[in-house]
Amino acid sequence: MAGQLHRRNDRLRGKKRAVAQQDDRVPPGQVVTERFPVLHEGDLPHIKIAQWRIRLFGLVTAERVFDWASFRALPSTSIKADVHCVTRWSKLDTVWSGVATRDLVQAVTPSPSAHYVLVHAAGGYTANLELGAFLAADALFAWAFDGQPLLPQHGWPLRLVVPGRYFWKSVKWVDGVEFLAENRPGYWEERGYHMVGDPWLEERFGW
Ligand SMILES: Nc1nc2c(c(=O)[nH]1)N[C@H]1C(S)=C(S)[C@@H](COP(=O)(O)O)O[C@H]1N2
Ligand SMILES: [Mo]
Repeated sequence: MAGQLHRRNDRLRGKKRAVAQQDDRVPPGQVVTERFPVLHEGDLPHIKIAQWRIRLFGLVTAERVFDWASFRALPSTSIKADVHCVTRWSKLDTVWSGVATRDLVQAVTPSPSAHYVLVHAAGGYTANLELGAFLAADALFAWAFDGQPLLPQHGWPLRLVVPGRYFWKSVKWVDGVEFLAENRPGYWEERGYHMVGDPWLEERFGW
């Protein structure tokens, strides 16, 4: 009897612990999903890997353009992180492989007056980030999700992943990074979404 009660209490404690841990990881107003929703404006861009380029430009010492081979030659890394979409789904423990934004930025050296980036995608989508958020330790340009090449609808061949910001800032089909002195709104920011977009502060709308 006592043993059973103990076991039951242990189980309850374990459950509470699991719930508390999840609360710590899920920002306010978000709901965890196991699925991987696909969300974007417009049609899937048609990208040919031979023509693919990413251009780093704006306030940099030397502009750089990488083709696929030269991009893949950069040092690579993997991260495990949670992503949070402003439409209220969160996905935990997503695993991405690619090039850390910190490693890519070595190639251009932003000028001291660069404090923001505008990230560009094929098809014209853009999103802005403060340079500090763009260069967070867990931010990367990913070519793989869960060990598999990205699917076209998730941004193949390359997407940005910035776990510290709502997922609309994680630009799919990325083809450019523009370094800026002044903050410039991207596609959703021009339509009322937040210039920063920290999910823990629920910065969904507004500047
Ligand atoms: N190029 C581009 N990137 C984009 C978007 C988009 O419309 N175009 N949508 C953003 C939004 S709102 C979200 S939630 C995520 C969704 O990524 P997923 O489709 O891989 O889940 O992509 C982001 N990146
Ligand atoms: Mo989103």
